[in-house]
Amino acid sequence: MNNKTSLFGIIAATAVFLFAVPALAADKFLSQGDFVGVTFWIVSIGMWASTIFFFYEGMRVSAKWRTSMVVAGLITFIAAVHYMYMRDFWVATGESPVVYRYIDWILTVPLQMVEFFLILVAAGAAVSGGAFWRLLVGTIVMIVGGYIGETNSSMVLLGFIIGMIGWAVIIWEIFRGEASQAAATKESVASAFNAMRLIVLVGWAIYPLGYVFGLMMGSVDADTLNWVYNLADFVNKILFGLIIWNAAAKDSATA
Ligand SMILES: *C/C=C(C)/C=C/C=C(C)/C=C/C1=C(C)CCCC1(C)C
Repeated sequence: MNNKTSLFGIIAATAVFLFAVPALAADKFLSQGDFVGVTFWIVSIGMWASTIFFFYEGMRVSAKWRTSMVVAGLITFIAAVHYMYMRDFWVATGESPVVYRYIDWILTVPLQMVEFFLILVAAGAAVSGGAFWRLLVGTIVMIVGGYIGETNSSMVLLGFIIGMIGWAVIIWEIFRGEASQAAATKESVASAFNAMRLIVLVGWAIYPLGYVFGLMMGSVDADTLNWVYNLADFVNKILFGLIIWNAAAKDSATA
């Protein structure tokens, strides 16, 4: 067995183990009528499958793209673990798994920002550490703001404002700032960069909308909020990784 096959085996076995153990230990099982629970389940298995795919494909692309692929796999891996807990929490309580979601976000969303930086580096674009820090700090401010509002009923508006400022910093950086200018100079990443920043603008808008309608206006129930968030995560994490994979695979084939 060579290194690649054994690594692949380890990843697959870990995934199966992590997936099976909580399910076997569960004292409440998914019921047929639980539509939201089914979406939790589908997204959790989707995250596992994409993790294996990204890690495996990461071994095939050229060396400079490997870090981007590994990070794409780590994002879906972290989400996969959280989704299993969120799924069980939902099945057992029928309530929003807020803490798990935010822990997932505080880990995965900064990693997604790192991806913007990594693909620019892989493409050989000139981009400074400043862009990296602006993206990273923007995401942390965004998620921490949201968590403060989500967990303190007197700070719902304040948390929203802080969160929106963080998101605005990210959007500025990838549409107008240094990162966007660097991307424009490299043909091999320009289209991936473009698609990824559309995800950040459009796909991500679902979360603040959920916050406004669910938390501030109370016009969306936990059911709707959770299946919409689940769908959003599916697109924003898996599609996001697939865009990176597509750029990496294309560039590796022509290199
Ligand atoms: C994989 C998970 C992702 C991409 C999560 C993204 C989350 C956001 C873009 C959250 C944004 C928020 C605001 C812009 C303001 C209010 C609070 C948040 C945290 C819901």
